[in-house]
Amino acid sequence: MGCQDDRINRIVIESRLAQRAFRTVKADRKLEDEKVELAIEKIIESKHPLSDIAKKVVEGTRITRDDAIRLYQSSDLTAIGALGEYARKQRAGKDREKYVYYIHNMHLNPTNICGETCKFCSYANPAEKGKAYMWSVERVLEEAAKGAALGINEIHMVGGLTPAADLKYYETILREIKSKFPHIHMKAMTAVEIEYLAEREKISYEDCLKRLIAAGLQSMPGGGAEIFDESVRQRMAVKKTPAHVWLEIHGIAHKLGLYSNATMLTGISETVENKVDHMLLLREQQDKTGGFQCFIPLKCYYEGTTIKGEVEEPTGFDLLKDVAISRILLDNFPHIKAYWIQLGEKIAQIALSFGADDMDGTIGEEKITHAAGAMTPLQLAKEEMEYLISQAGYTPVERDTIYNIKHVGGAGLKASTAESKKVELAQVK
Ligand code: V47
Ligand code: SF4
Repeated sequence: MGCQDDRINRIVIESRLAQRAFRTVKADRKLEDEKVELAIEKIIESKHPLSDIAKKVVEGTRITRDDAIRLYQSSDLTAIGALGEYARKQRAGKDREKYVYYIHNMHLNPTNICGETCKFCSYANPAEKGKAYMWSVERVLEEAAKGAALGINEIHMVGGLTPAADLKYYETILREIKSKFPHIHMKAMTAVEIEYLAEREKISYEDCLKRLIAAGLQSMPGGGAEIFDESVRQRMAVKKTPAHVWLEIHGIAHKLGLYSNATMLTGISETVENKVDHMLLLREQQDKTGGFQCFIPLKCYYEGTTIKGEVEEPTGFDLLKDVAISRILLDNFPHIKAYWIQLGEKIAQIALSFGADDMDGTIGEEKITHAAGAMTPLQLAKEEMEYLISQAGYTPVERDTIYNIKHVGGAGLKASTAESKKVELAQVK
């Protein structure tokens, strides 16, 4: 009998403990729910039509294709921006939530000759326009030396697709630059160039990448993605590198240990659905291979192209939505760039409150967008970059290509004061 009583007592105690634990879990959950509600209320009103998406962002739940399309369809830019900013802060963590990164770099474009026909591209000039060029390896090295003298720590190198610029040419360039300037990181070769070079050499993408890595390639830029949708590509006469090949090449690069970036070109007749699907393919690829560092929403410029006046030009609203929605949708991408060359310095500054945490680089001399009529400067001095970032309320942080911090910057200098720095830059050039 005594034994039976003990057993009953134990059951009663256990059940009381279980009830208490249940009440604690319930209270914790209630507290958690209240915290979520509070956090959402700080971003948007509880009756807002996007509040279910806000809940997901606050809870860290992935948003769906439909959610992203609804965000694009909403005209409440402030709410979308606040969600982008919230997602950025969550990613960055408390210590770094005000950090905005930039890099001291240069663009190097060894040739603008390209056999492709992309309708949005003014950069690849046909020979008859008299602007076609193909630099010798020596000339490429001279340009790299100018950048090195200015203290750059990254070269972003891409070129056109032409038989003269073959795999050997790029191997030599990479090898020479790395032997002369070992501290400069070589971010080079888009997936489009890898596809072209591999096909010409009749080797696999993997072998092509391995040869370039052996020569000095350290990471890959995100160009050539455009809009993955095949009907948009056909309208724009983009024959190169369909989505699955672009993604496959980046996947191989990640497996070989390279980091890479990804772009999306807005303003080439795409729909909102096309943009969301583009980003979803990137999110899926990132889940598999994890090597993307940064997403860069690009904006098309039309000067000198055959699509000028034929496609709808993105508005400021569209550009800021691309930044904020990409930050929310691409929950597995560490960084989102506000590419000041294309957004313009002013919209790029605003984009920092919409989810972007990177302003790209000082650049030296940008050719692709300026060939198509961009009015932004060709370069920014480091001080000017820091001024733009700090004036937007963030902390400028100079980084290297793979986001190691080089220095946490200060207030910077405004354009007129930084002008003297540019004169110095021009003199070195
Ligand atoms: O792939 C071509 C685009 C891209 C035009 O990885 C045009 O860090 C605007 O990929 N108007 C090249 N854009 C630029 C690029 C990039 C830029 C900055 C940083 C990184 C990075 C990558 O420029 C091309 C194409 O999508 N483009 N023509 C034009 N008319
Ligand atoms: Fe060539 Fe690239 Fe221009 Fe297309 S976008 S024409 S592949 S340089």
